[in-house]
Amino acid sequence: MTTLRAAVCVRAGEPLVIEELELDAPRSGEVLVRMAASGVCRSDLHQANGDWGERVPVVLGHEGAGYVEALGEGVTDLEVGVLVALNWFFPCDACAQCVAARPWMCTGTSALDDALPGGRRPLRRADGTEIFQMLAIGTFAERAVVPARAVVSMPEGVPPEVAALIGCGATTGVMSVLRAASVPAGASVAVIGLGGVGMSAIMGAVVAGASTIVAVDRVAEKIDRARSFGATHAVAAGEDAGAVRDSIAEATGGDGPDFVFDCIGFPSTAELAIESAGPGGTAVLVGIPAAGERASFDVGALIDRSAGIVGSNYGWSMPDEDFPYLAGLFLEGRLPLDRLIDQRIRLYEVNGALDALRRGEGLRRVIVF
Ligand code: PAD
Ligand code: ZN
Repeated sequence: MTTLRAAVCVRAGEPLVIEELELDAPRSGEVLVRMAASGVCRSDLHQANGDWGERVPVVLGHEGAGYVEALGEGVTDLEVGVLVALNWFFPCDACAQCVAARPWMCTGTSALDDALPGGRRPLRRADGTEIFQMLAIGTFAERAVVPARAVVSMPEGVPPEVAALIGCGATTGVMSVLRAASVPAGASVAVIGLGGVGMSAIMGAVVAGASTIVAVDRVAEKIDRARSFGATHAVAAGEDAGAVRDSIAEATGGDGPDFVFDCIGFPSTAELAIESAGPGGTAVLVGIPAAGERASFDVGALIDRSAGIVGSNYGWSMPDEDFPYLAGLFLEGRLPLDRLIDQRIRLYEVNGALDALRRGEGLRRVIVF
């Protein structure tokens, strides 16, 4: 057993509390990770707000990287001391989707229970209260015991902060373009919502060789930064959805883009994405609204345009392959993920980072341990 400090959501809607907790040694199929860095993603904010329900007490954080400190029984493909990025949707390897090599649709994982397989929770308070770990990894903690299938080794030379971003925002954004949408070279793309995920989608569109990349956000500073990542056109999102849609269409020569990515996830932005997609175009829904939210759209217009809608969990990524792939692109200078980082903070400053996301400020704040 080890003791550690972690940021715990005790009740949804309240600030996270830094608590001292006790952690089991890793058991069979588990790995002890000493956290090195954790990004603060809008999904953490959704959890802290209770947008997706309340399962507490829970250590939040799901965009992390750290060093392997101990291996449980039977874990033979890892070495102590290596830097790993954490996969927040560890696959069960047994369900039909896993067998078909579609781990982003795994139906057997316990990640969504915020627990390890079998509901196991290796983390507790001194009084014995068991603590959930967000998506089985809970990265707002100095250490975590996680499933071995949730860790992916990083190549030499990748900084822990960049590895952390590869754990969620970078992979979700880039692979939504490269896998979920399979954007071909020369296509036109629009990205709505330019946070850590949306800016990664812009970078992914550059990697894909998209000819036109339209950046859409409410905040002018985000649009300027999107240009520096390779966006070719900018549209300021305002109250008038029709005007925004027209501006997106104009930027792509009148008909609308081949691919539109909603990387914020309000019903209104999902509708904007669906109604902006051009003929034969695809709306890719990445941003996640509060549980149960619904969107509506003109069905006939969608049919007339033979357009489609795709949901993108984790960018349809295959973390075992895609984490090292993105790390390689970073090392080659083709994916400047370090430029997503606005600020390095300490664990006790995490509530300030959540507030900044509430206000729509900046891209990524990364906790360094
Ligand atoms: P973020 O808060 O860093 O960025 C959101 C951006 O959207 C900001 O730049 C805002 O200014 C902008 N924005 C807000 N309202 C509007 C609007 N009406 N029109 C246009 N732009 C707007 O968030 P993030 O990048 O960390 O996460 C974005 C979403 O993606 C969020 O819902 C998160 O939960 C979701 C997510 N999904 C997956 C997945 O697997 N699908 C993974 C990770 C995150
Ligand atoms: Zn995330």
